[in-house]
Amino acid sequence: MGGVVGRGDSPRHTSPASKLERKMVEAMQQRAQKGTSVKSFNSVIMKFPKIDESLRNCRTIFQQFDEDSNGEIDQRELKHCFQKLDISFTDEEIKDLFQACDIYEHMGMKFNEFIVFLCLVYLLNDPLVSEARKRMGLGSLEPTFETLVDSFVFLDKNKDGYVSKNEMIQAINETIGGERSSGRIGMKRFEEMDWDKNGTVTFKEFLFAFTRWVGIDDNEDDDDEEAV
Ligand SMILES: [Ca+2]
Ligand SMILES: [Ca+2]
Ligand SMILES: [Ca+2]
Repeated sequence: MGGVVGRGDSPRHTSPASKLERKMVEAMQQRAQKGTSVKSFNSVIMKFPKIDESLRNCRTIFQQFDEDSNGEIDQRELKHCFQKLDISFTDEEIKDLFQACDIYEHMGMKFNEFIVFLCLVYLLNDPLVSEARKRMGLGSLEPTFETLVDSFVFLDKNKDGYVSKNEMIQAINETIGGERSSGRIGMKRFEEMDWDKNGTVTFKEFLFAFTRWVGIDDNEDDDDEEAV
């Protein structure tokens, strides 16, 4: 990581990146090597309804895991679910899985974190998680994760695993030749995505943004109540 500084595009690492973030950044850098099938920002927008539908299906999976319907999946519930699916994870392995997703601190994952969790499970090439992936019935979600990863890689022009504001503007200008209203929309989208307002968007922030855009985010962070 690091070393490639392009026109002030690089993220500021003021705090050490979380384990999840590092994994995501690495995964995105690896994917960037393979290239992307996405040709324009518009084509990403065209896929929104499909992504929407598929993330709604995630909601169903989430509800199955969330046995006490408190809006969070804790380690115990995850373990039950794996048992039902006949996946024999040890407590230790489940704890690792939670930690890999940075979820252990507050002991429960909300729906948007669950999306990140599923996507991470999808991206990680670990035999343990790839087994879980199959059993969890994620097959139908894979095209959606592919689309999301491809879209992110398309936006990340310098392939450093982050999307900067400049990269976002560049992507939008390429598509619509700098039409002003669309540019503004792009900037607004960027600001919505940049959850921690540090000027760069990680894949995790990108995923969180999608859960909000499709209107299925129910977590109570409520600084983004404005209509989309
Ligand atoms: Ca629960
Ligand atoms: Ca970048
Ligand atoms: Ca950010």
